Amino acid sequence: MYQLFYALKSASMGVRVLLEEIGVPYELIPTSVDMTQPRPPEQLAINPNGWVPVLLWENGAMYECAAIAMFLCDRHPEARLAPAINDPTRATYLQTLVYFSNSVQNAFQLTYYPDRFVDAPADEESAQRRGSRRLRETWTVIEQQIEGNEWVLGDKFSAADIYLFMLTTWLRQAKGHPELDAFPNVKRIADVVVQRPSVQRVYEPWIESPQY
Ligand SMILES: N[C@@H](CCC(=O)N[C@@H](CS)C(=O)NCC(=O)O)C(=O)O
Repeated sequence: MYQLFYALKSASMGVRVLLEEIGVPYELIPTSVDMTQPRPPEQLAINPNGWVPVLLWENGAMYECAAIAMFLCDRHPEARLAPAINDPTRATYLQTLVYFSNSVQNAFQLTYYPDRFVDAPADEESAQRRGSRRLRETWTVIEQQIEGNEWVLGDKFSAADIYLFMLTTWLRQAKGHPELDAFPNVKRIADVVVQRPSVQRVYEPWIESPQY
């Protein structure tokens, strides 16, 4: 039985989709991504940064979304969500998950949490503007990488497609982000991923109201 510290709109939703795809029992522990709200001490004990996702299992716990995705896919190979260790697409799978985490997500962070990147409140708008441009740059890298592919890794669906979909749900025009339409290859995959029963279940609030 897994436990997942969970908040809507957050990266914990992507991990929940993976758990649904794998088909294992799990329990959601509600928490918040609101900077004005306290985090449960049990969450902070595992992740002092205070962010989600945080995953617990019988004898362990971890944070960092990309690492959790790799961990779960390796632990449940029968779900076929990741290429095996010697598969030719394994390197691209690892590269893409880490790039999503450290480059695309980081660009989102500049726009959502600009105070973490600048000294003075007066500089926050500039950080947000740069974050939006960085989003365009990093999504363009992914757009070009997946050109001609059915899925992120070519002809095989994987956790990277779920991760890609999750990241697209964070794009907000009101924040100056680029539109998903600017990246047709990304959009094509996201439009198919959203049809999966696992995604329909987890993302119901977003599907009903994309600016939720
Ligand atoms: N590098 C972390 C970042 C996670 C992250 O930014 N989570 C956001 C929601 S998507 C969060 O919990 N924000 C609240 C906070 O940072 O306090 C990961 O990929 O797991």
